Amino acid sequence: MVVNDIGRLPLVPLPRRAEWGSGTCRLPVNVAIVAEHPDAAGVAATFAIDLATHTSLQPRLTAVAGDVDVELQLHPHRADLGAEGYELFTADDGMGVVAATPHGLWNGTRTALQLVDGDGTVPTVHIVDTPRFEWRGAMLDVARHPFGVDEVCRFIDLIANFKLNRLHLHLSDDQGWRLEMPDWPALTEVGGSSATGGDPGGWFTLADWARIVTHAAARFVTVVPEIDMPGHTNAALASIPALNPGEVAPPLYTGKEVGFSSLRLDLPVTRQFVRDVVATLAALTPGDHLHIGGDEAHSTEEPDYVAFITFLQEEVERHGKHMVGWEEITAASLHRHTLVQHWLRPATAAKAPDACRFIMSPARHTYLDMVHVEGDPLGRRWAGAIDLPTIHDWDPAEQIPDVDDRRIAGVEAPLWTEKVRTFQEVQTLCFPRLLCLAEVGWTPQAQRSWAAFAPRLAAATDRLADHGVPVYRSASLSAPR
Ligand code: TNX
Repeated sequence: MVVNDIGRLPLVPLPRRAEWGSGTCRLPVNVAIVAEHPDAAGVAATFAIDLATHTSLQPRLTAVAGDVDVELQLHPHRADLGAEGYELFTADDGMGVVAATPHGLWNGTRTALQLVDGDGTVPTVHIVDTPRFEWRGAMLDVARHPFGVDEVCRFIDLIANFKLNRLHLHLSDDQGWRLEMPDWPALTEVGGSSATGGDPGGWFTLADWARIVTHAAARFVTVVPEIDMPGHTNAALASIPALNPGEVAPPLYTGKEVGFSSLRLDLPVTRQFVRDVVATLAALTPGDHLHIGGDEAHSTEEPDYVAFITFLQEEVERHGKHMVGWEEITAASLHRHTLVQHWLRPATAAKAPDACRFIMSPARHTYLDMVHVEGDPLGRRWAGAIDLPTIHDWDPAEQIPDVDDRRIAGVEAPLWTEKVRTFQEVQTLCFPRLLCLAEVGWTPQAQRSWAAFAPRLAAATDRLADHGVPVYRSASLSAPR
């Protein structure tokens, strides 16, 4: 097989190994998608819909191979492909994707979608691909400003196409509580009733939540819910007087400050409240992880903070889940399965026990609420301007001294929404920057360079724009190639 210039095709993220032939395969309009294994049926069905959306093809699903078609094969014995890897090949008579798991097949179909052009022509390729990190996430802050179920589902569709596999939802903060808690209805009825700047509130009912989790699962995205404690809790304190000293609730908060609120373990109701919240979250979450926040608890005394995190960790583990918290949680003694999310101070994150692993979200490289470039009207500035090369050109293994890939679960880019009011703005801040993050999380460091990435990113960004995504076009997108 001739090895051509891999960079010409709009693949994001770049596969680990790919050979390009000189030929092409033309899929027929009524291309058959063949999935013999019942566990591959869901991936096949979604792929058929996506192909119909992205091309002029009208695919049909079948369990029997025909002449020219796309075959999805589950081979559980292919341990070399791991939990998410796949092998993809195209030849004259069609395309095949092989994986050991449905998630691997899903990833293969995401690559296939990027290879097929509008009339169903695919280059001849042979790809063997596995990810660098298992955790490749985006975070959406729905607490400072709420977003609807349809918007969150659309967001999931967009990130999943680039093989991102975690959606971290920041569900509570000083300005709002956004998930129904059956034992404590005031949390949403009061705490969910407004947003930053006095904007309209909103929250997810249990039925809304089930829709989000199901939509995500069908795209191999695990939802990671975050209830931020013990700081960032004014919405809860305003909703439930008994969580405050003297049972006097503060007013709802609509400003942008952080660090002034705190739950208190010394009040009789607090432990029961935390137990109920963690139990509800655990019951609503198919994934292994619950995020408890833990950041910027500037109004919590250090011993109280440590006791709070310790109590939270016990509660999370008691429900068979593992805790995730922002790096400040290293003040407490952490369980080996607890994940530490690094965002600001490497020295704080580095206090984690050797057995713990990290999610890397360094603000200066991954914060999507920052401006793309100086002078932008949309975005904040405290962590600097984050242009496309800034979110692409960093190595997660060089963030915390002595922390290499073995201790890194993965990477995540957060979008905080104090100043983000519409889903249009969400997309403009996220795209195409999240494609850079997808490359950081998937592609081996040795294979990454801005020069090689830029043309693929430009092509992928054009495709997003063609599908109506309001992408941001920074000057670096059209930099010399
Ligand atoms: C810091 S990052 C925060 C958030 C803010 C964000 C604004 C982190 C753990 N805490 O509460 O929304 O900065 O950029």
